[in-house]
Amino acid sequence: MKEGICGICPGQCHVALDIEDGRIKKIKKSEKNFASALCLRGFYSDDILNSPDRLKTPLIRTGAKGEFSFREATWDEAISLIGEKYSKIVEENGAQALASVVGRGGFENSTSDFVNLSADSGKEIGFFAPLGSPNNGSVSSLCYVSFGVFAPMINFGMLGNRFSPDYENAEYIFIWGAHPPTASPAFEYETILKAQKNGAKVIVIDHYKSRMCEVADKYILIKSGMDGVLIHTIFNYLNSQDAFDEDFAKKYTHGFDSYREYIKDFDLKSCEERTGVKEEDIKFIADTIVNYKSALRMYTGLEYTNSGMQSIRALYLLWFMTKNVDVPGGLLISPKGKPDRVKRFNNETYCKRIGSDEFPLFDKFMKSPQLTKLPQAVLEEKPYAVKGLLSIGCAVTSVFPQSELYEEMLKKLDFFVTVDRFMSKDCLYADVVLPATTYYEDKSYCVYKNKVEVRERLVEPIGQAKPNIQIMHLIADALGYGHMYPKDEDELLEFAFYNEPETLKALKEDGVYVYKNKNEREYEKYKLGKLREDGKEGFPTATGKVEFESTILKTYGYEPLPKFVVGEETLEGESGIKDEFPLVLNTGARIQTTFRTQHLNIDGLLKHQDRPYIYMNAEDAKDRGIEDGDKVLVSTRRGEIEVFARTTREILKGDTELNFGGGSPIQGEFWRRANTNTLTDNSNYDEVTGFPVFKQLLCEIKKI
Ligand SMILES: Nc1nc2c(c(=O)[nH]1)N[C@H]1C(S)=C(S)[C@@H](COP(=O)(O)OP(=O)(O)OC[C@H]3O[C@@H](n4cnc5c(=O)[nH]c(N)nc54)[C@H](O)[C@@H]3O)O[C@H]1N2
Ligand SMILES: Nc1nc2c(c(=O)[nH]1)N[C@H]1C(S)=C(S)[C@@H](COP(=O)(O)OP(=O)(O)OC[C@H]3O[C@@H](n4cnc5c(=O)[nH]c(N)nc54)[C@H](O)[C@@H]3O)O[C@H]1N2
Ligand code: SF4
Ligand SMILES: [Mo]
Repeated sequence: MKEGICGICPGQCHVALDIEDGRIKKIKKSEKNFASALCLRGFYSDDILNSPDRLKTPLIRTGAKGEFSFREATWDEAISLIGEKYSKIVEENGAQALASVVGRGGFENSTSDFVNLSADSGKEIGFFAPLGSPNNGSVSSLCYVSFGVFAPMINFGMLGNRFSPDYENAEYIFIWGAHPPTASPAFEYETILKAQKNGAKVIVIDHYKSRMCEVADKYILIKSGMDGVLIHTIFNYLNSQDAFDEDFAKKYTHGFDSYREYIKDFDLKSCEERTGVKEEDIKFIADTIVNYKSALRMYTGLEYTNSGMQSIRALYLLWFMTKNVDVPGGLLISPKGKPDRVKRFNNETYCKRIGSDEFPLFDKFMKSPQLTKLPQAVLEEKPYAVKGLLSIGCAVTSVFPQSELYEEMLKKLDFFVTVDRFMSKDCLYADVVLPATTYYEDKSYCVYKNKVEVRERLVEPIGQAKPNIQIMHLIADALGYGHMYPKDEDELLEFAFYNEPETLKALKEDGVYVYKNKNEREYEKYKLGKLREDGKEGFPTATGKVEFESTILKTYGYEPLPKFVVGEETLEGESGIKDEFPLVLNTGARIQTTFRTQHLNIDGLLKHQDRPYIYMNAEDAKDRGIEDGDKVLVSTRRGEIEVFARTTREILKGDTELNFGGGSPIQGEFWRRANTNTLTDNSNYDEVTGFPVFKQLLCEIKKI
């Protein structure tokens, strides 16, 4: 068997394979490499790579939008049509009328480097930026940045990618609203299991019994979206126990007293009622984090509520005040990251971004549009009209809230191009569809924590499929800026590592480069003046301290304290629909067989789970005459979908968990009918980040 890198997703796990005539005969975890993991989807690599549903040639629309009527075209023909149509839009409307969106299908290292999904590049970025359009966005409009950019920037003045749990040295590992078993890659999960073997205790705080809960030493179930209340209560409880170091608070935090004033009514009893977490468990979490070295892993489980960003802020602050930040076994802070790899051009744009009126802080932090406002721009021409869209590996009509709105939007566009591996639902509305490779079919590079590696092509491309990056080169070339993207695999490394001659040389000669670890790890760097540019003690925030009361939130007119926000459409809210929709709808916890909307057409994976489930409490099910496995209708005030019930005692009464990913026509029959985002609401979001509420809506479930 030969060593290689799995080509299905950006997890880039090392695997061992047997390949014959373009077929992967056998695949298993590599035993040689540190980065070895193999998830269920990777195991079905051959079925995905050689699926009959793969797009093989460029397609040009022949019929009406909404129909699958296309003809095959050559690359030349497709690209020149794209060049002509996008140029016409710019001529007639200005460059701001073009927008681009990158999804999870654009997260391969070189693609994301070239479109630069990261938030800290100073320049105007994104595919249409060279023409002058500021509207280049991504699924960052609804993934990661609430937890990874907003909360840590507001609290600490630093990006979240600098914070990482120190599993090896932790006495307790808290997994709070995250699910490492489905992280891609799953190396981290293995690290956690290893730490557990070595004596660390794993505590999970989740709203249902996930796979992570099954391996945990203890798991605590909470009502969806109520984490903020739990965190404030823990703070208040610890405060009443005089557990905080007052000198430390004075020296390193700003606004702690105002926050203490705010939380004084968060008592144990009302917390138990509101969150479903028992008093003894609230005290257990509080006592544990003050007394033991505690690592923290959180993520999307906390992002998608009206309170999402503020609750994440509060949790980071709790970790700081219990002295678990930048200490061994806690949440470590790494030194400032490396400079951008890919060369940036000085692109200029002259007009405000979509979503910047509604979400000015998103605009500031991300320098990209909050794309949940793209339908408004296309359909209502507010703040101006957008007429053309390029989608690179994004399933727009399935992954954004209130899918119908996005279908209307795609229908109305003058010109829409989507680049994908499969005929996604978006293709129904595309003028041109371009076929992309899996990473088995192209050569590029993979960046790991302290290492870069060349990723070799393992099979020839299927049909005429091309890697994203080459497709971007072709389109850019047709628009006059092809020189910004590498035209082929040979140019790719040169372009990407122009800034790092030593890395480039090593990659060309040995195929791998290991970054040298210059410094010994230092702890509590804020005490050493190692976090601020000016070398002073403290943090790179406006006050130089960790901000409970945020200067930047105040400047932008938001609530500066990390207060809990009661969403209108929640059990505590004012929507007035609780009688009709009495259950809390939570969508999208990761499952093994799909990656968001992907692979639900692959038979091997469908054998593991051929249908979408909604998990519900057994008593709620009984009240509705529903038994495990029954076909049910889930409805919200926006729409309804058919799924299957999983009744359990391992989710609190009144709560649900609905699988996400369905709705695309090539998928298995049960999945294709169930687009979860038919149920969600594009106008219900966290007001600071614009992140949609995916995890705390109201629904009803009926047996069909
Ligand atoms: N209700 C609800 N909605 C959600 C979520 C939720 O939990 N609940 N989760 C949100 C999150 S976290 C995210 S990140 C988004 C995900 O949103 P997307 O990134 O749009 O989701 P994917 O299903 O991964 O879609 C990626 C598309 O890219 C294609 N693709 C895969 N690999 C490649 C490639 O190499 N090149 C190209 N060109 N295409 C490729 C796939 O076939 C697929 O059509 O969804 C969000 N939406
Ligand atoms: N197999 C597979 N892997 C994936 C993906 C996939 O679709 N399939 N998606 C990828 C993407 S796009 C991303 S962004 C990452 C996300 O990575 P994670 O955020 O780690 O993944 P999730 O499974 O959504 O984990 C969130 C956990 O929070 C829990 N949770 C939900 N609501 C609440 C709540 O209100 N409070 C608390 N405390 N917990 C809650 C969920 O039940 C779930 O167990 O995963 C990536 N990996
Ligand atoms: S996480 Fe991604 S790269 Fe790793 S085995 Fe699974 S599909 Fe392949
Ligand atoms: Mo995501």
